[in-house]
Amino acid sequence: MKKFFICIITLLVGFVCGSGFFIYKTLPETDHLHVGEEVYYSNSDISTVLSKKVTGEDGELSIHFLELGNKYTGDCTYIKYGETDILIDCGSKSSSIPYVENYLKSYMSDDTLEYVIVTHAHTDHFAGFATSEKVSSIFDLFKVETIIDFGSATTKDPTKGTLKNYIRERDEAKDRYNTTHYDVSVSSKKGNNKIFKIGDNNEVELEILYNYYYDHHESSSDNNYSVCSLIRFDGKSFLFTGDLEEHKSQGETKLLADNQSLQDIANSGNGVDLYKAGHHGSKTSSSEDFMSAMKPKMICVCCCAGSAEYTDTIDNQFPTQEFINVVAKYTKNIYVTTLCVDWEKDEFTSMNGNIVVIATLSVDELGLDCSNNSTILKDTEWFNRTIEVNGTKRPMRTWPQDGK
Ligand SMILES: [Ca+2]
Ligand SMILES: [Zn+2]
Repeated sequence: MKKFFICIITLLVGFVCGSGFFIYKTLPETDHLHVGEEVYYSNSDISTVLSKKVTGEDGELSIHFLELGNKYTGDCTYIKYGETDILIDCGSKSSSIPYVENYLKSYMSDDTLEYVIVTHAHTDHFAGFATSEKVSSIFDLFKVETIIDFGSATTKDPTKGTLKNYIRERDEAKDRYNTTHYDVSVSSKKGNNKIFKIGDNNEVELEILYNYYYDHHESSSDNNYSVCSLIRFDGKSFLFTGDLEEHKSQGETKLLADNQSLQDIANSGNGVDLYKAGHHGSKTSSSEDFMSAMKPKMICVCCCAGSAEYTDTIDNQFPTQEFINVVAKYTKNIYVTTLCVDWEKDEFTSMNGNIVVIATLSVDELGLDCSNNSTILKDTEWFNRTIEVNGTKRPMRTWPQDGK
């Protein structure tokens, strides 16, 4: 009788694992992925290899910067500690949702996102939430316990466009799951930052930083309303500033001045262990003063490198030369998710791919696992490629003399 049950259980486990593997293998390789009204032609070069090194056990914090299945700029950061799952943003388009869903489900065991942070009302950050009624948003696909989101937007009319979609999807989720909603424009108070504690012994801290632009200080750019956060674990720190800018707004200067935890990092001189490049490595963020205070030891850039999405000026395409000039003083450990092959032809491929940074309790070094390769930016073919600008041949990007 006992042998019979062992047999049945073995068969069941085999079937579940086998079908899970089948779904995982088939989903991202679909040629034409229909998502609502959008049709997306998937690029078979995009690697779908998932991290093998993440155990998801207690004592291990993993931070994942996701590829988004298209040539567009966008942020999506997934953070896992045990059964606690945090999602910061979900860009770049609603066509990215199946990629993000598939990736998250391969790591999550409970289909519950304990925390979702939506930094600001730009599609490259919130398209995955702000879907039309016909398309399942991230809020429809996962149970969400706490939503932390921007309270302010440049679009003053919340009855129109993507902001209307976002509010509808979010409010439906709140009703469905009885979700806690933390609107930074109402709840965030300078000098009294909310800290969410995670883990059996509160070993992970998710601090919602105070940003001057949260509570009714107007900006002409949604970027400056970005929800900014700092995660601390085992003496290490991880900084996420969305698309907050310094250019014109002094957003980074104000962020540093208004948050004791950032002041402490600056005063210690130790620097943050990981920094998600502000505004996709734009020249409008990651300012000299902010970086000299934060001294990042590793930087992940969420972008499609060298894409003409926003500008034809090569030096200003993400990650920009100005960004590299500043951050190179602090680290050479810079990683980028995706690479644009040909903007006009809709071609893109993985740069580092899905970037997974792993912090393990009592281990000083951070682990790194990328789905494509772990080549640092300055050693990539793209960075060193010879191009012609105004009749002069030069490399795509230059590593500054005073760089690491
Ligand atoms: Ca969970
Ligand atoms: Zn953005």
